Amino acid sequence: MDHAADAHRTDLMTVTRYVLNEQSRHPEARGDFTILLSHIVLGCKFVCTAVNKAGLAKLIGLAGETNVQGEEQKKLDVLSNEVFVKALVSSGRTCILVSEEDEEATFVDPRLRGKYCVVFDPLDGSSNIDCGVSIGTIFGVYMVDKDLDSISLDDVLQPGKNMLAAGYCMYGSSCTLVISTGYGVNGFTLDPSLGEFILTHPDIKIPKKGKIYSVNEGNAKNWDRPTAKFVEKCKFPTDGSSPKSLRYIGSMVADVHRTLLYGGIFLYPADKKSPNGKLRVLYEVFPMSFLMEQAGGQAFTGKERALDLVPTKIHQRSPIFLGSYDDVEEIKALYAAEQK
Ligand code: FDP
Repeated sequence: MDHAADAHRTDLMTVTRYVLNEQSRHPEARGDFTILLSHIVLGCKFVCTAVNKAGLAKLIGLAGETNVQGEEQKKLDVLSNEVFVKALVSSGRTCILVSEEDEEATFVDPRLRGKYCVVFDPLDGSSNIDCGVSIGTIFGVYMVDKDLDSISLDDVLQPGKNMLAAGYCMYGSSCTLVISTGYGVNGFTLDPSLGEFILTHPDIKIPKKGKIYSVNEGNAKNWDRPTAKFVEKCKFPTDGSSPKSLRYIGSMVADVHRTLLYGGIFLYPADKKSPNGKLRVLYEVFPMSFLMEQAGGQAFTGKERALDLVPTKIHQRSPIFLGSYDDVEEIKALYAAEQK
């Protein structure tokens, strides 16, 4: 009998246990982050269940349909937002929330305030819902270190390098939660029979160089020169290496998840029509860049290290190139050459 394997199967590292272990790095910690995370995890489990049922929408009336009782059902992205906002507020550990779904930031009632600001996209890649393709929730966490009565929007308009933690949950063939609290990246898979996220991908490290590029090539006619040159080199390498494969799901969480595990580069560049690209700084670019750096990769905006960017608006966009260290190094060199 393989006792080592048996021990592995019976000694389950849940995400809560993992974060509690991490807490020991901070002797002054009182478990506030663990409580916050357990509320985020609850939101992820709820959305996972709702997403799994979405295919039955026509039958039982979900996501914008009318159900058999004749009740109008909420669209999944609206529902997911409500679930996360309520879970985060009720944690008693948050003071400012920025959601992709809400035009304005939410300032939590002073009686329920805690020291964390959470920026999130409750259901990213929502144009993929109706065809059952993987979608996800993305989140980033900042901490305020001041009197909670004097908080302002500036407390979330901070560079990504000030984030305390970031992560995403992917609702795909399995439900996978990938998080970093600044000490590497770990992936947990939801065991539906236990209702717990179990550590399945410890200490994720992105390969130094990858064989895949991921971009919406339909925008190619509007790209700037460095992006066009980079993609040309992916297809027609001049150094004797093999061409890279193109993979593009069009759902950021899924494309970034594959990039993290297999290596390569994900890009949503600026183009003539969208000079700031498409993806949002606070709850798409920053959390994913934080994870990439923690996994040994890089993230670049075309001008600077993505995590150095200082946002001035909560829904600001930025071009982004992220992934394997060497691949991002190449695009950085092309932008540097363009400057000369
Ligand atoms: P979606 O529009 O489906 O919500 O920012 C949202 C996002 O998806 C990302 O998840 C995805 O990477 C990107 O947009 C896809 O954009 P394109 O359709 O322009 O390629």
